[in-house]
Amino acid sequence: MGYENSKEAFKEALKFIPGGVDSPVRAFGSVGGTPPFIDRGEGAYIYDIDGNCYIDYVQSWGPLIFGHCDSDIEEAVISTAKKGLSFGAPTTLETELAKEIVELFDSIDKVRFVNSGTEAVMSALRLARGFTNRDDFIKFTGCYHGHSDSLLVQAGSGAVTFGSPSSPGVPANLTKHTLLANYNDLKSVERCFEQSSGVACVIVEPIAGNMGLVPADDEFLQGLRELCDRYGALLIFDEVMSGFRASLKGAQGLTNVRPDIVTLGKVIGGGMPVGAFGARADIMKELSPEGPVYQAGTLSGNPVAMSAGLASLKKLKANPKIYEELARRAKRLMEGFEEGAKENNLPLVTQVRGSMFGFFFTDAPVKNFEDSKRGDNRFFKQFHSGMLERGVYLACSSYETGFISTVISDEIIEETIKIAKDVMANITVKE
Ligand code: KE4
Repeated sequence: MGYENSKEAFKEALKFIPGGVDSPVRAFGSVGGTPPFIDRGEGAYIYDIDGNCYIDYVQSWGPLIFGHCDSDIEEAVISTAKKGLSFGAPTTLETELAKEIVELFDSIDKVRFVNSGTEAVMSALRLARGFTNRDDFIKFTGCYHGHSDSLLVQAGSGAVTFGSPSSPGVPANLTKHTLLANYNDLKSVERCFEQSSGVACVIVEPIAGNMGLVPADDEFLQGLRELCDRYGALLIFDEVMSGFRASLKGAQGLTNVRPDIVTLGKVIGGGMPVGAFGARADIMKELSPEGPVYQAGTLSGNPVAMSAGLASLKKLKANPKIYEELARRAKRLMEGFEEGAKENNLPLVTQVRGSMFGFFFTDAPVKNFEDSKRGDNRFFKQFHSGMLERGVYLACSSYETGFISTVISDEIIEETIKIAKDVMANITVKE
């Protein structure tokens, strides 16, 4: 594959944009090389500005469950845009999308739309602090909840990829309220509760996707629920990634544990910038303009974005069996990767939840961030580059998750497995 145009474009971008990208993980920092600049997408594929074609397993980090240029979503966006892009006034589209979410998530009575997952989590944390009148909260090392100040402590995803899981520029006076526990380790959570003068909430990715794919044990989620009830704290499920990706009801569709607040994003925007947070009515009534907890946004509930999200959710609701199909394909892909690793004596552990998949070049189970960090990045780097060279676009960090979209067919999966086996055969330990 030639990347001349992307190399030029990257050079030019570096003159005007820090790292040449608008989100750090896109810079290919942990895998090296030039990030392909994308010209267009079509179904299961994306095409870069050198004309190279890739099977897309990133799908804009999760939103595009129907692949690129889905005709229903495209039609909804175009027809809505023709009526105006934004009004800063209520539209019925917001109510319609809110109703879809409330109907699917039994822990949500009301929902507020924002423009990103970061904004959803930042607002949910403020709401939890306002509702409980407490400042401390508990998060888990390796979980990523967007880049708002309080959450940038031992964060996963791009934060850890670029070696700044706890970012400069965030006052210690603020992060002293961010208590850290270990994922899938209830004892570490109990210690945080015992040490704190008052915990507002526990925020968790019920299926962690930002330290690689690491599902929470159900006993762990049950234990979080019990501890929150015992100490009067709220439980926040950050389902920005897992929402509508793990199942039609997100991770909550796979566990009986119910959170107090849910954050959503990605799929609910259908590829447009949308985040959301929702909770029981008694919690949401604390939110301005009904209550004192302030939160706002110029483009929140933007009609064009709402129409994309609505089209996505309607398609998903109309065909809930989609998730069994997506999970089957994800499982087949990971089985193929495992076959390839075995044939080439490479250590590999894989995970699947719904349409989400992850793999770690390690031979020990991955239950938390420490385990995830044991994955051999020398192998990951060679694997990622080899797959890219052969037209397979995987997440460019081992601290991310891969996704299956409805347009990634069995044939495409088998083609990917064949390529993966060839690439694995050329992975050498020496690098
Ligand atoms: P955004 O602000 O990027 O829309 O959402 C933040 C966020 C919150 N919560 C969870 C569980 C998330 O996974 C995310 C964002 N996910 C990353 C991918 N791991 C976004 C990709 C990026 O940072 O460019």
